[in-house]
Amino acid sequence: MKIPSVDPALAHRLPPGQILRERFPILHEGEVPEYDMSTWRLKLVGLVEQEIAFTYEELLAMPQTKMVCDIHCVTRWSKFDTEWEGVRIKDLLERVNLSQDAKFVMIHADHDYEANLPMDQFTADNVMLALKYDGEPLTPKHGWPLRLVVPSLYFWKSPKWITAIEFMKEDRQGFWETRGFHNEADPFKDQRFSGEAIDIPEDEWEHKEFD
Ligand SMILES: Nc1nc2c(c(=O)[nH]1)N[C@H]1C(S)=C(S)[C@@H](COP(=O)(O)O)O[C@H]1N2
Ligand SMILES: [Mo]
Repeated sequence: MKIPSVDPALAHRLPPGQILRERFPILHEGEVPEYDMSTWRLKLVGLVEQEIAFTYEELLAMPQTKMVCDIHCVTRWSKFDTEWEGVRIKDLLERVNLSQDAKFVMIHADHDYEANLPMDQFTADNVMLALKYDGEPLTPKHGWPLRLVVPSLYFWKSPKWITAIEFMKEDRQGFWETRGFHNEADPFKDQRFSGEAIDIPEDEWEHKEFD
């Protein structure tokens, strides 16, 4: 089998065990959801002084940041130089008063998808609520109207179709974390699984397709 080669100048950007892809794979559990945007809201709940809900228009009216980053899926594909635009978590959090006790977040998404993150990773400079990909509003399959993008972790920590952010005192595990995926998910540390390796062949994933 021919091993795909990576430009040696870019090799340091490819985490161990990953394969570089040109096309953008589409991966998720369940069907692509549909929304009535007149009732759609992003809710901030849990350890906040006052729970709050944002409309899509309100998110669009916040400062918008562009970001180019590499993404890495635990099923071993990576894609370089993806372009996102949206609201940095740092800017979003200007709008709420968090309790000192908020140390972790759970990202809630459709359909019943969840991913957990420690607060310091969630508030890193390069973490954003993405509204656009490649200069266009997100496509439904890639998470329209809103997804989280956490470039420094495996991409399962970047939920599509997000509906709520819950601030928590204690860590709790999300959809994949309770199914044996690593809680921390750093691709450069090869943190794929928490226990025994349960590597999932790429072709066994539901909804495997490409843009
Ligand atoms: N709501 C939701 N978000 C999700 C998932 C999912 O199943 N449901 N899968 C995750 C995984 S494992 C990956 S690799 C990325 C894939 O994003 P893409 O389809 O835009 O490439 O979405 C993540 N976000
Ligand atoms: Mo993934």
